[in-house]
Amino acid sequence: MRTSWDHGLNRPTSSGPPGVTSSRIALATAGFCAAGTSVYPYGLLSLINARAIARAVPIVALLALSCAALIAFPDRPTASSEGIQFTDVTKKSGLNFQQSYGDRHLDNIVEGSGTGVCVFDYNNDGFMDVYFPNGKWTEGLSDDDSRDLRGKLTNHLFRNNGDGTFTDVTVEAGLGGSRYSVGCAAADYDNDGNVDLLVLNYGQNELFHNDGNGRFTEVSTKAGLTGASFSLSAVWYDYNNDGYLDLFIGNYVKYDKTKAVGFDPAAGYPGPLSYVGQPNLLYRNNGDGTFTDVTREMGLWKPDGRSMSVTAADFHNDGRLELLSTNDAMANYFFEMDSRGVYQERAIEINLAYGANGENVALPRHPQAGCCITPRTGCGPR
Ligand SMILES: [Ca+2]
Ligand SMILES: [Ca+2]
Ligand SMILES: [Ca+2]
Ligand SMILES: [Ca+2]
Repeated sequence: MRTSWDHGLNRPTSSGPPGVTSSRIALATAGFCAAGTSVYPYGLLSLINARAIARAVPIVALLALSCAALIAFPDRPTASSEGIQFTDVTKKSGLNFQQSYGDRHLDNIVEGSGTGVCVFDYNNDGFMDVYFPNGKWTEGLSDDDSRDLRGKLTNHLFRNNGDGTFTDVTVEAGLGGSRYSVGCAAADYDNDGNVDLLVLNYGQNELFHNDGNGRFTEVSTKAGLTGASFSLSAVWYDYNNDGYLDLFIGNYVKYDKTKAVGFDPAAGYPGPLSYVGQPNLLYRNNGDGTFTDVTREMGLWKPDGRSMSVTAADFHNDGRLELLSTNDAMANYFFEMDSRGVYQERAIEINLAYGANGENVALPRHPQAGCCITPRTGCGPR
């Protein structure tokens, strides 16, 4: 599913089930699979408020289990799609994670961004394990009357026991995370044979190095992956073919809590065009555990982007990977590398910038205020 925004009402629209409105990313690196969901205050709000903490989105676990099942049992005989049925084994599996947005009131775009999931083999036993990022009560983001949730929510790693069940090993692995987490991307960035994990946060992201003994060490500052952002998606790939995976991070918006105060509940909380966008960032892997921001020199600098997902794929079958950034309520970006080794943005030229009907999603007319919505200012003059 893909979420778009009803600009007039400043709220999301989707063809998906009520309350769970988008699947944000399907990211493929070796041994990795991810999916994300977003929740919005329509249909699900009463459920969330009634059940409060962490009882809103069991579908996240189902998504992960589906993904894990596909990878964990590769020898299962294949069959035609006709007649294939799925059985919900979430409860029996022990994957009892329930996603939270860290608050009792879903009332801003950060809380409504949902979370993703990573499926990867962290302990090299041949069975795919499952990692769930999670929201956490956060100063300046979450509501004061939910302050009692502070410190009570973490991300979760589930070890695959190889018999259809999972065990929560978050604490012993050191993967609880310290910030409001919305996504993750797993890859062996230092080529030591152990898959490492990048956790995408509201605030500085966290890079967890897999120490190979069941534990991870957080190394983001040492690695040079610093700076506060709101990253929803990331892809590991080797843009310069030096054998080390580089990192392209999709950043969303710069959240401003003053814009979320006093919004009209009937119209929903302020949407993506109410905030300044954030640029995606490309980091070159230096091969020594550190990374260098090469966004500008590689032609990828787009400060107004509102990326919900980034993907690297060989769209042209020319042996080189192009980059796609799907942006919320504005034109998407498609980057391909030219003969000089620098990316050029070509989304409009190849018809990937806008929706299927060619509609201008970047500058919609606002039917209520009688003005145009602009990417930088929100509701601006005609
Ligand atoms: Ca809230
Ligand atoms: Ca495993
Ligand atoms: Ca590694
Ligand atoms: Ca590289």
